[in-house]
Amino acid sequence: MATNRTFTMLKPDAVADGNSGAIIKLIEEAGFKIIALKKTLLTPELAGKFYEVHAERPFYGELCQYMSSGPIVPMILEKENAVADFRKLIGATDPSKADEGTIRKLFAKSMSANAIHGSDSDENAAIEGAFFFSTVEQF
Ligand code: 3AN
Repeated sequence: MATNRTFTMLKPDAVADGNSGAIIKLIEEAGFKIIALKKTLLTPELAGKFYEVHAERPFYGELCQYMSSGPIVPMILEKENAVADFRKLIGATDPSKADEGTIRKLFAKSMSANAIHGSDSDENAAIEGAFFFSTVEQF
């Protein structure tokens, strides 16, 4: 069942470059309401746990190292059709293939340093949101 919620995370490159505010502005202007938000740091072990589904992929080690290289900003967002609409707003994983006007087209540098994460299903949005936020933080 659609929850109208998705999970996102500003990645270390976006936070380090001072793009958090600009990206959050685009997210809010696109009609997403911020349900939960914080700035935090993943250890390599926690990054490995978050990206466990990619454990067999060749880029897994690089991804976990990258995602623990600096502060990140995880968020839970709400909007009708949140998961699909948010994937459209962020654009393709590979920034060179991302559509004009998408967050990755504007801010991503590479496949790893691609500015932002967006859940790919309602089920994963719930799992990923719960990874970072307790129930009381989701209001
Ligand atoms: P998305 O985040 O667009 O759903 P996925 O689920 O295919 O992309 O990949 C998860 C994360 O792994 C991506 N956000 C990206 O940072 C990283 N990634 C994917 N493919 C590569 C790759 N070929 N090299 C390095 N990192 C990658």
